Amino acid sequence: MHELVEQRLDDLATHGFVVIEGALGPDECAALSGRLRALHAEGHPRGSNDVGTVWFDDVLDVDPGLFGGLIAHPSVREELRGLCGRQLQLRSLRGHVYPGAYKQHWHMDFYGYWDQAAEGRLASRGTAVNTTFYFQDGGPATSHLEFVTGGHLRPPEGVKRGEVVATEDNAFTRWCEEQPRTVVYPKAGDCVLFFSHIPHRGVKTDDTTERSNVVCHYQVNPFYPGVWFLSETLGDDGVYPLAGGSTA
Ligand SMILES: O=C(O)CCC(=O)C(=O)O
Repeated sequence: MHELVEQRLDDLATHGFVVIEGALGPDECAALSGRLRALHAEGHPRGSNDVGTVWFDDVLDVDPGLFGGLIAHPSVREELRGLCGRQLQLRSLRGHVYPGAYKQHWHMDFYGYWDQAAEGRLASRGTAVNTTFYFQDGGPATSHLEFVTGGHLRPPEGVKRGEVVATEDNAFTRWCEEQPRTVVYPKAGDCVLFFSHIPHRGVKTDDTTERSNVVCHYQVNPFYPGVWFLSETLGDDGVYPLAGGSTA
């Protein structure tokens, strides 16, 4: 494996995230952010919450050529291969826009990660990673992404199914507030590769700044259908980007 890829995977293991700078070029950023801007402007069906996130779960159906290009994107493909090999499965692909004020609640994408310990002698622990591609420059005066420092290595408090719902104040988010945090400022074109179970949140410090991104969630099988994850799975068809047609 290439030394840089090894280094990134070591950083991911240590910190729970790694920033891959310049993963996308300016043209790719413009095309992706422009398409998300247009979907938002034309009232395309979306999800939204009370902390300022708007999301589109169907962008892969809307424009498979454009958004599908982010699946195992060449900028992060070797890292994904080094983590998961051919078992890499795209779980979901979601476009986000943050049109106004935005202070995301602390959350995990894979809440169920720590529940798996007692699943059985032969049950392998499901693990998931996000690759989130950013299209505008973050910075202290615009926006950032923050992680609970080392939050991928220890179970957080208060994560009980049914007790962490939506964006309300709860024991888990209060626990996150008390932990040390690490702030990163992804720039346009950067990809942040991180464990889906690390507590994190995005924040805009300038409500007027444009901000959007696309997240690809990948899981390493097996994940049972009812697993506690932020998004629904796309299913089993054609979502193993590193498997090719090989049966070997
Ligand atoms: O940068 C952000 O706003 C947070 C993105 C996020 O929560 C994610 O990619 O899972």
